[in-house]
Amino acid sequence: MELHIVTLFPGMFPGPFGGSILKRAQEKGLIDISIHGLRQFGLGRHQVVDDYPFGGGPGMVMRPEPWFAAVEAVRQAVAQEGRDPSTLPVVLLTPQGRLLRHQVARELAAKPGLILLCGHYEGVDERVRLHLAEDEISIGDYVLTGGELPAMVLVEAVVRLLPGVLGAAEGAWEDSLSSGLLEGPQYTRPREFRGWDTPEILLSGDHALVAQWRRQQALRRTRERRPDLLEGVELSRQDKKLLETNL
Ligand code: 9D3
Repeated sequence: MELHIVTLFPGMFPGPFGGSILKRAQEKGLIDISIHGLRQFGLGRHQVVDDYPFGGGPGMVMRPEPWFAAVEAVRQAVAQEGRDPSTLPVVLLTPQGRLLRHQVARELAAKPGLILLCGHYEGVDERVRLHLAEDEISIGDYVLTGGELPAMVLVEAVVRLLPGVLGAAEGAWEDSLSSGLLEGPQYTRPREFRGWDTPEILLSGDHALVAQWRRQQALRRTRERRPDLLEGVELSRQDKKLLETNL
């Protein structure tokens, strides 16, 4: 998968992309990340990227030309290397976007690549949304200063879904975690710590019972903390019974 990131702050990326999972994915050739500084596409000798808002008001707005020029340069380079740039959706990271959820990450992971545009606190000229971006994504309802950290979050969420990125063991976990439920409690040694014991069932060696207990804990925790998630989950008759009974 090829990932292109257009940003005013290219210096933010090497750190997070130079560690752990993303580093390994790049080394294995599973992803190719390029960072494109927006400033180089700025206007005139001062490489201007923003301007006063029409209609007045405080602050500045990011002009459209640098964004279009940056995306066109990326597309040209992609075409030059014999790939089809129209297969790479342009995604704007913005607080007005649709919320990034596991399902959205899956959707994006199915693409051959992405061109991510990092919005900024100043706001971006509407023509960028209307005529350049095909998709707009937010990572949640809190105010950040720009789309850079959201782009990193999106990349991590997407890349770990690509075949070969996670080891087999981690991949198997993925199936159980993307059940749409919160995870239940986990314990490891010591069996008793400062007087706090491990639930007896986990030590019983009865694998079927352990599986039932875990499912019950996940269901209850989800109902307690994230009832909104239960809406999206099909509960079996067994699940409904588990929510009622005590194991
Ligand atoms: C109040 C009008 N705008 C500020 C002049 C709103 C605004 C625009 C852009 C507030 C913050 C930002 C910068 N944030 C992002 O670009 C962003 C973001 C976020 O702030 N939260 C969650 N997800 C995202 S994705 C991009």
